[in-house]
Amino acid sequence: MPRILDIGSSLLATLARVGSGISVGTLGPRPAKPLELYEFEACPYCRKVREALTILDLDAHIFPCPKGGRRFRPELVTRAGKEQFPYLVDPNTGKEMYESDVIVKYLFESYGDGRVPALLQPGLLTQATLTLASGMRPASGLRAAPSRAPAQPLELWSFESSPFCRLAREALCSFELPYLLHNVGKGSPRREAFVARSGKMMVPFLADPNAGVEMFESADIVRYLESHYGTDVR
Ligand SMILES: N[C@@H](CCC(=O)N[C@@H](CS)C(=O)NCC(=O)O)C(=O)O
Repeated sequence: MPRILDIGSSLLATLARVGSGISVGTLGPRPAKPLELYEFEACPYCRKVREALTILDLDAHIFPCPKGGRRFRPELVTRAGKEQFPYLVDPNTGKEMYESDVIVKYLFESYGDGRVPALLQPGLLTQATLTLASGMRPASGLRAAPSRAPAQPLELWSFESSPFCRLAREALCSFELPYLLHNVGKGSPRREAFVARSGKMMVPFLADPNAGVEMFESADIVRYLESHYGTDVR
């Protein structure tokens, strides 16, 4: 797809969700360890949870489970019994759960002020806008593509509703590349530390500890992931 269409459709997805997942909300206790999430980028229910992670300024180990995926889908079935996404694991409390509404409520009760924002509440408005957002790029971040598995997870600095971050996450998802997601939405108290590390406030920012590579720019990140991991070798 031409880049202008990539960015345009990714932006439309953000607009469909009226900007939910851009900014940080009221924060509660901070978890000692990152959360863990089995999900795939094109799934509207997974997006709901990823928006909550941005609003609550939470990091998460992401285990991408695109359709046809052979890395983390079987792992989830062994762990929890079925292929249904999203699935959240909180190593801080030992709690694990399916169902996006249950997950979102749990996250706001554990790491926010207990109040779920209107655009994440169960109901027609949330569901319709999430479906619309996913419909903007229905085939991206949906199916697994052949890839080489990294020895260590990658790291991505992002926030959910950035149209550019979405492009990077779609590639990570399609290639089933596990990564530590650092959410740095607008108003995040961790932006300062991110700038100190990366040099400027711009996302997406990818770090690949396997190759000692770090980069900004969604197009460069997608190209890097394709050339470095997009192969038939599993
Ligand atoms: N009520 C569930 C619905 C989750 C759901 O239907 N997820 C779809 C993906 S969008 C799924 O897991 N499909 C099975 C698959 O992808 O194999 C929730 O809100 O979490």
